[in-house]
Order: sequence, then C-alpha cells, then structure tokens
Amino acid sequence: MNGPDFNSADYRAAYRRINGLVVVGEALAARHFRSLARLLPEDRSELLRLAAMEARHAADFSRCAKELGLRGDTALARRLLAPLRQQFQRAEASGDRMACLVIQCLIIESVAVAAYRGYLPVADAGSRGVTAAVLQDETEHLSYGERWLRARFEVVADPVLACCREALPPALALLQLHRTDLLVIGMDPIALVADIQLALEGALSAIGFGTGALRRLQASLF
Ligand code: PL3
Ligand code: FE2
Ligand code: FE2
Repeated sequence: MNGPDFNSADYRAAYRRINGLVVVGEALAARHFRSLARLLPEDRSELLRLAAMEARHAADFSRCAKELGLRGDTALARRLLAPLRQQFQRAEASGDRMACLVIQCLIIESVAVAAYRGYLPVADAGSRGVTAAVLQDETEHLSYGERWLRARFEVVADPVLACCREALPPALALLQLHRTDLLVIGMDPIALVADIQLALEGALSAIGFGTGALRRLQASLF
C-alpha cells in the first residue's frame, strides 16, 4: 500500500492543522470531564480519572507533532471547536447533566474513536503506538456515557436524540472543513463520517434505542 509522504510540505501543513484539532479537542475533553465531575458528584473520582486521561492524550499528541519537528495549529482549532465548546457550556450553565454527557461522551467520543481508528493504518511510526493506546481509552469514555444513559433510558430517550441533532452537525462541519487535510494525511473523509455514524449508532443502541429511532436520526443527520 502507498502511504503518505511524511516529509512533503503538504503532509506537514495538513498534519499541523489536524494535530492542532486533536490536541485542542483532547484538552477540551479534559475540561468537560472536570465539569462532569462537578455535575455528577456520585461519580466524581471516576470522572476526574477520565479527565486526567484526556490531559495525557493532549500531551501525547503534542509530543507526536514535536517528534516530527512540528507544532499543531491550535489557534485555528480553538476557533473551529468553539461551537461545540459553547454548546457544552450552555448545558453546564443550566445544570443539564444529560446534555453535557451526550455532547462529550457520545458525540465527541464517537468522533474520536472513528478518527483514531481511521488514522491508525496511515500514521507515522511514532504516532501509531500513541494512537492505539488512546483509542482504547476513548472506548472506555464512550462506555461510561452509555452506562449512565442506559440506566435512565426512559427519562433521557427524547432529550438524547434532540441533543445529538444539535451537537452532531457542528462536529461533522468541522471534518468537512478539514476534508482536504484528511485526504493529504491518508484518510478518507467519507469513510470517516460513515465510521462516526457507526460508532454513534453502536452507542445509542447500547443505551436502549431501537432500529426505528436510529434510522430516523440517521435520516435527519447524515
Ligand atoms: C476525546 O477524548 C477527544 C476528542 C478529539 C477530537 C478529535 C477530532 C479529530 C479529527 C480528525 C482527525 C483524525 C486524525 C487523527 C490524527 C492524530
Ligand atoms: Fe481523549
Ligand atoms: Fe475521550
């Protein structure tokens, strides 16, 4: 298989933008889990542990860039991630624990799982080990959200779907903006969106949604 040319100027420019997105996304995830620890005091120590994992992910991916002699473009990433961040902050301000969980543990983690899964086969040798380890952690984050929501399925079913409808479009728009960068680093943006959909549907069905609800959501989003 023909991999990307890690030394080309195009690869390095695309990598800087994608790495910035990943590092800022991980730092945001750390803040979100710290907020969740405040909102769900009964799970405080577990959520603080997940927050610490996210902070480590941010540091690990910055190190990957550094080893290639690069620095992620974090200014651009912060601008692009602002809508998701604001949506989380609005939910937090109104004490809406369910929406906070859906935004971080379902939407953001589904994107992370699909993105790292797709990146693994095209990663440079230095990033591959880090990505494989992080990917395992992200499935744990997804399953924390699944467990919490499944235990309250009757109450949260409708708001969960409404929240997905609101939070998924900005996440997908982000990837759309980076579609050329994704292609340059060797990823297929269309396959990535399909895999995000798969990850999210897996989570929603683990929470208790039937195929009818999933098909309706899919029809309205993808
Ligand atoms: C959750 O723990 C963190 C969420 C991070 C969001 C990442 C967005 C990824 C965009 C697509 C990049 C795929 C390539 C990965 C390269 C390291
Ligand atoms: Fe992470
Ligand atoms: Fe995570």
